[in-house]
This record gives sequence, C-alpha cells and structure tokens, in this order.
Amino acid sequence: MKQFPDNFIWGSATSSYQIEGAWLEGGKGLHIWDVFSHTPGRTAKADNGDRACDHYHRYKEDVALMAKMGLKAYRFSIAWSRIQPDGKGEANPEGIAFYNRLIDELLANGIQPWVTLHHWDLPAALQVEDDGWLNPNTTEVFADYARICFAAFGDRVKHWITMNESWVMAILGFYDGVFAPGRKSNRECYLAAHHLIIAHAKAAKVYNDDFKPSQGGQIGMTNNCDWRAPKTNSPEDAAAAQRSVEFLLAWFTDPLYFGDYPQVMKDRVGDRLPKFTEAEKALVKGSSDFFGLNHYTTMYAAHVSEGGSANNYIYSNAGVYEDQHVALTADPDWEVTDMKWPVVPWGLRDLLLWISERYDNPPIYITENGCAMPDEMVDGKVDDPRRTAFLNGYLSACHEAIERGADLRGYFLWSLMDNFEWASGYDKRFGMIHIDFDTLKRTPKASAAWYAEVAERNGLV
Ligand code: GBH
Repeated sequence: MKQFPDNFIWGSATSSYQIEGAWLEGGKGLHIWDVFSHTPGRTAKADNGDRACDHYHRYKEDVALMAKMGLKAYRFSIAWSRIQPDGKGEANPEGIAFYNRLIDELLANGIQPWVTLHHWDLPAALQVEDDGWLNPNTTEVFADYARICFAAFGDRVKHWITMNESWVMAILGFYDGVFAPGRKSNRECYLAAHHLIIAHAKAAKVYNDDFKPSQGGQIGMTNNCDWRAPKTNSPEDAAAAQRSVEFLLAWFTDPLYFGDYPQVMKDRVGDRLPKFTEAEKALVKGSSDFFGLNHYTTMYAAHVSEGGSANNYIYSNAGVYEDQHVALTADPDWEVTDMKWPVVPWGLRDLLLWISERYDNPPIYITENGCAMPDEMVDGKVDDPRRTAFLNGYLSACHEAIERGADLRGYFLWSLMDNFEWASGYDKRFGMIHIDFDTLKRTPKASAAWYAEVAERNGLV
C-alpha cells in the first residue's frame, strides 16, 4: 500500500461559471462567458451557465456531499462580476454575502477553502469598455478586485490562486478564438498573457504587503500543462518536446521563477512577444508562493520544419503552432476520455519531475486533474470504473514523483460534480457527483463512499 505524506492536502475543485448558475441574481453583472455562451454557435447545443448546477442556491447541499465524501479542501472560484458587477468600483454586498455563506459553511464542515480569483469570467464591461486583458490598465483593476477579496474573506481563506490557466485564456480566448472573448490573433494572445502575468504579480504584491502579515496565508498562480514526450529518440524530437513544454508552461512560470520569458520564445516570437521592464521583472519574479498545476493529458511531440500542425482535438492544444514547429500526436493504443484526451499516467510523473528540476524543487499543488467519462445511470446508480482506474493511475504517478523527490503537497480532483464544460456544454462529465441536469438531482458516482474507496486503495487514509 502506498503512503502519501501526512499533511498532504486532498481536495476537489470547481469554478464559478461552471456551477453557480443564478446568472442574473444577487446583483451580479454579466461576464464574457455569459455573453460568449449566448452567442450563437459558440457552445455545444447552445448550452450556457445560466442555471448550471444551481450551486448559488444549493451550496449547502453541495458542501454536505463534500463532507460526506471526506474532502478536506475545496477549491472554488469567485465570480468577479458578483463582487464588482462592472469590474470596477464599490463591492456588491450581495456578492460578498454569498461567498461569506459558502466559506462559513465549508469551515463549519472542516473543509479548507482554496480560492481562485479569476477562472476566465472577466466582467463584460471591462471587455466592452477597456478591451479586457489587452489593456495594461486591467492589471490595476484586477489588483483592486483582489484587494476587495482579501479584505472580505482573508480572515478565513488562507490559500489564494490568482489566475486559473492563463494559457487557456490567452490561446483559446485570443488565438484559437474557441473560448471567450473569441478573438483570433497571433499577437494578441501574447499581449493578453503578458497582462495576466503582471495582474497576478500586482495582486500578489497587494496580498504580500497589506494582508499576508496579519492573515498569514499563501498566494500563487495555477497553470495548465499537458506533458509532451519526444516522439522518437532523435535529438530534434527531444528539442521539440522541450520547446513545446516551454511554450505551454514556462511561458508563464519562467517569469514567476526567473523574471523573464524563455529564450526560445523570445527567439521565435520576436516582436510579437511583449518585454518586461526591469521593474516588472522584479515584481513578477518570486511572486508565487507555490506552483499550482492543472494536468490532464500527454501527447508525443515531433519536430517539423514548416509550420507545425493544428489537430482535430477540441482544443488546438498546440498554442501558436506556427511559432513552435512541433507536431503533436497520440499513440493510437492510448485509452482516451470523453474529451478525446489520452490517459497517460506516467506523463504526470515526468512533468512533476521536469518542474522540480527546472524550478529548484518548488512546493507543487495539483489544483486540477481528472477526466470526462460516460456515466450512465442504471437503476438509479452510476457505475464509474474507468474514472476510478484513471485516478488510481494518476495518483500512483504522483506517488512515484514524490518518491523521486518532487515536493508535491496536494491534489485536487477536477471536478466535484458534473458541470458546464465550457464550449463542450453539459455532456462532458468530469464530476465525482453525477448531476441530472433536468432535475438537478445529485448522485455520487459508483457509491457514496467512492472517493473514500479510491483513497483507501491508494493508502491515502
Ligand atoms: C481545465 O482546463 C479548466 O480549468 C476547467 O475549468 C475545465 O473544466 C477542465 O480543465 C476540463 O476541461 O487536445 O488532447 O491535447 C483544461 C485545459 C488545455 C487541458 C488543453 C487539455 C488539450 C488536450 N486543457 N488540453 S489535447
């Protein structure tokens, strides 16, 4: 039986737009995903998050299920447009009150809140009036919003995550245009990313200067990274895999740990890649107390001399492929999830070791890992063997990475419950809890003790 470190954090994660619903309640303003999902053709079956899991109204029921599963930590995000309906100015008391109720309910059930400030739902007014993340001033506006949250919730919240997956916001939102705000530019994506990094650093500075001394928490950034293994043992493919990870992850994490973008990106992107001033480098470097990682899958990477390639997956997954000259492929023998993402547990192990080596063994939290799997109801029950197998594989990979020296301190399963899977709508089921979206009835998958069973089998309890 495998044993994880004693104080290892076990949790699950969600995000505001994917579960809350109540899109026009509580004084909430519209955000870019409200607008995007109501724009014809942007989401599967024209699904949207208007009602989602109705968590805004049913949060008590949801916390009770978390407690029953034995969760010790819960990562959720705050909808900026509930706190500031147009993204600026006075806080909306009803928005503050909702998150106060949720946080208090979690603590009353012995569950630590881990709070993400920005999981993609930028207030629409900031997009329409200021061009959102293309405007350098949005970094200031974000820091103001963060200050409101630290002041309101920081007496009870000790773990803050500024940005969820800046790569997704920049690439899927500004290059592929398949996510809000739906733009397609190989220049804007780098500019938006630049501002996301600086916004993170400004919010971290607000926390470190004005709140950390009295509140004593931690603040960091979460980035997504799928692993890239070289397709062959040629030196060209080894370089292609390395380059691909740098364009995906080091784009964001090199600035956090070294104060600047990877050289390979500067060389290849040229003047489309913004430059940090010396003051910005100093602000950004060292601004993350921990390494937040979201990981889902692995692909093989090969060098190509011309262009690289997009692929037929739901996401481009390649970033600006014409800047990279990398072709990504999957091994046809790999099992794939409902997202068509390959299940490759060893990729997570290798990624954790890559991070540990490049950034001198930082404390890492896996803030998301999980899979979409079919979960048909039979006689009022859900059997979920493929998800259980996925978890066993990925948790074993985590364990191996720890044994080999990675400072992995926690794991949050994506997701607590089935929810609005962005452009893919409601059919992709990532949850530990099945939701019948017609009745919004909740059914734990496999059995009520499912999470506990997986944990026990892995020696986690
Ligand atoms: C996360 O994003 C989000 O934070 C969360 O809101 C979302 O619900 C969840 O994951 C599930 O999607 O095409 O095979 O190369 C995931 C970021 C980036 C992970 C693209 C998979 C491409 C896989 N994703 N990546 S593939």
